[in-house]
Amino acid sequence: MFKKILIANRGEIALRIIRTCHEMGIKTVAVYSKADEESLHVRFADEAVCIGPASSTDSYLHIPAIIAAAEITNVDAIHPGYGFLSENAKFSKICEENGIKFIGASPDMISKMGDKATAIKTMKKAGVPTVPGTDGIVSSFEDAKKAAKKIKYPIMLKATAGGGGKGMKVCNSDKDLKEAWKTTRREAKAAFGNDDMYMEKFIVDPRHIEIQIVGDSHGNYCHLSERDCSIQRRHQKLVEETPSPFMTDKLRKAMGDAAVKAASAVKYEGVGTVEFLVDKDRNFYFMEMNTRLQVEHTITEEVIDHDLVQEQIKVAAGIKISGMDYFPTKHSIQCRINAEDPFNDWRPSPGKITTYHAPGGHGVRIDTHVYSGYTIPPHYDSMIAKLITVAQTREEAISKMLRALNEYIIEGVKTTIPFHIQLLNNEDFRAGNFNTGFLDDFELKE
Ligand code: MV4
Repeated sequence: MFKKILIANRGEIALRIIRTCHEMGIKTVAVYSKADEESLHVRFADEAVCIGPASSTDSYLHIPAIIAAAEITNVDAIHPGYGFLSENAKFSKICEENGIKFIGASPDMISKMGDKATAIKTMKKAGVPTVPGTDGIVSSFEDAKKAAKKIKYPIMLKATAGGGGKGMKVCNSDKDLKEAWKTTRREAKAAFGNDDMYMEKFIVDPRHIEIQIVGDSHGNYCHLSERDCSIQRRHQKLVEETPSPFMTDKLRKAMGDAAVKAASAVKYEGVGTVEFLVDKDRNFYFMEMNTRLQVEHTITEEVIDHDLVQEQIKVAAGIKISGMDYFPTKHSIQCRINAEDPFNDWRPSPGKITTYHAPGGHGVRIDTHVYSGYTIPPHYDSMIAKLITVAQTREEAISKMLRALNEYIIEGVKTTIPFHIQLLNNEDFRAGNFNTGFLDDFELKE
């Protein structure tokens, strides 16, 4: 087992990883930017190294500084958390070349799954259901038009390097396609430096349901059921839950089998997530595969009673997975608490937290790095806490969440707490009647 791990991240996830390391008897090294000197991950790690100024590019994304910190402190592994360098093939490779175990996917896996058209081609070949569309990239507008005729409008033009909702466009006609072929490619080139495009049938009002998977270095694969992440705003998830209120035993079996098939087809090692679009008739289609620990891994942990970071570390150390067969009996929900003002176009609201009081009680979990007197720096993601509840039923998990949200006191900055309270009181949400378009016409009351 590893003796010392460097955590190449900040905020709640850095703290989350440090906690598991310490429970496993593993020493920890935090890295931090000038803006994070007061952060709890710095305080709770065994050692801490300042890696640069506030800007992410010069600190949490600065590979030479992180590798230097790893060398100085003599760690045997690096955990990248989510975001930042977690799906950076170059970083994974540099760790490998320096004899440091990267607790995440191999450089090849990251590249293969990061290129969406390649990932879909790979999955289709493996027998995982995919959206009807082009077999890989389309190289000219003429070919795109021909493909659209075959797929039939509406279609979606997507950048193979796409992510976060950038570089994709719905087209209803050849005219739309002609326009999108120019603008969407330009957008992709600017955002990703790559304007390769592929096309899919447009699925109307899908749900976003993902399956958590784990693979080990001995060829064993398992899935840990689903998470419904349909409650999103501009491709930012706000609420996640498991099980999905839309799930049936039959669909879970089919999607779980497909996710395990996906993982074994690429010999996936570590924890990962297979994302699917699910239409109103419960047809499901592979969308993409995330080769990292996700923000919402917590709700899976709550219902399966396993620590996914521990699983990740064990698998990276070559240990076999075992006894992870799982049938859902409990329900868990996560609300992302962001320092944003939902009443003012969700504007970021960094600054000093003057009063902080966290809810507690049975079935309530909070993953956060903030405290009373903490100043949220303006340089990073606005998520400051994850509030998670677990109970026997969905109704109880929602009631518990509402109770916890009402107990949560964060003063000095605006947060998404009032949004969550209104959402959880919404009739359609409570009935499980929602899809990825839900927040487009959700009206917040002042
Ligand atoms: C789609 C789709 C409908 N049809 N693909 C959005 C992010 C990117 N990963 C893929 N996305 C979508 N792809 C086809 N063929 C609808 C979306 C989509 C979406 C997907 C998941 C969660 C939220 C979403 C919000 C808008 C659109």
